[in-house]
Amino acid sequence: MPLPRLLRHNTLFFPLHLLAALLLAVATAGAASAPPDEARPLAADLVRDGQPIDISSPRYRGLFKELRLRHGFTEAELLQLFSRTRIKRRVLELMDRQWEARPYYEYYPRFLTRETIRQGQWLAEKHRALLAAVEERYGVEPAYLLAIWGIESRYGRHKGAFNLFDTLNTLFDAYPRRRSFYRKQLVQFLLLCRENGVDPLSVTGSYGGAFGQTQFIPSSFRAYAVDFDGDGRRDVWGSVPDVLASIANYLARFGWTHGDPVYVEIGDTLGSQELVAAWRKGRKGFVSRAQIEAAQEIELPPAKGDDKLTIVGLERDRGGAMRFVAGYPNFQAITAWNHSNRYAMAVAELAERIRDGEGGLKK
Ligand SMILES: [Ca+2]
Repeated sequence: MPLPRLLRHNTLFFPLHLLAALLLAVATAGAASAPPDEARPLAADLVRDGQPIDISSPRYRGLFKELRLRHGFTEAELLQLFSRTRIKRRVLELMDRQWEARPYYEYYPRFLTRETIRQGQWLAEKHRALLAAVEERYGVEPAYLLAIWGIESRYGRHKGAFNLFDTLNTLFDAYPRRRSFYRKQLVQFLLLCRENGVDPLSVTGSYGGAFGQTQFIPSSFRAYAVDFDGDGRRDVWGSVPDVLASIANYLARFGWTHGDPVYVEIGDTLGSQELVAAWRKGRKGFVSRAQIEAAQEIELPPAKGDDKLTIVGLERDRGGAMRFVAGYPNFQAITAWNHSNRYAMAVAELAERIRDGEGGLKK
């Protein structure tokens, strides 16, 4: 029977599968609420869960070659590491539904809860001396370190349940949009595991490839994690001093200035085309403090670098009402950590609640 033979043929399996995904996508694209780019097949539709990676593919041969020649891994080590790696379909599904894509009124309540605020205030007291030492060394106010710690991992309680090696391979092998990024993360991850005596197959993390209490991705860990408790290891899994100092080091390296504003409210509408253009450009659209003052008819506090402020628009409600803030260089340092303005705003607002709440950190 010719048909079953054709179906089993490897070179035909993939196109048929792709066709099925396309047909499914076309069928669902007619829904009134679906934005146009949902017509493309999602990465998750093109794989089977648990499908092994193909280490004989050009993609993996190229990766192995780099790991051998530039980083000194042996072929035997690589085969041992990669031979049981599987594609995790769930990782791909979650990548296409990221929280940061939600409007702010849906996004922030997930992080600004009574519990995260209270827990942050309690930890501010508990780690008062440590936070003061970190602030002294890196020049970052404690409330912001606590807020990032709280949002990233609920202060260390949620470090991610996905096997990180499978996750990074899934994103490298089956998520074309970010392939080169995750190729780099995979290499960085193997290096950091070797440097820190960590078994690569034992680490868990998020579906985006972030791990530990800081939820660093591998390249950020290698560039910015620090050893603050002095044991010679950069331990973002178990050491609170290393966790808080690593967050502070990151913000300091991206231009945090102690005592400067993070953001300032500038109104519900924008008063000039320049501001609208800057808002549309996002985290790379800059205007000066004077431009904002003129357009909004308000006065803003000065700060180091206040000729490079961003315009952040936050969705207030389903009806389309907006709230705009000026993002100072300290706000931009938080967006270096996570490029989403919504993320940075949630960090800033949680930090304020932790700092100003009753029994909390007073400044
Ligand atoms: Ca350490």
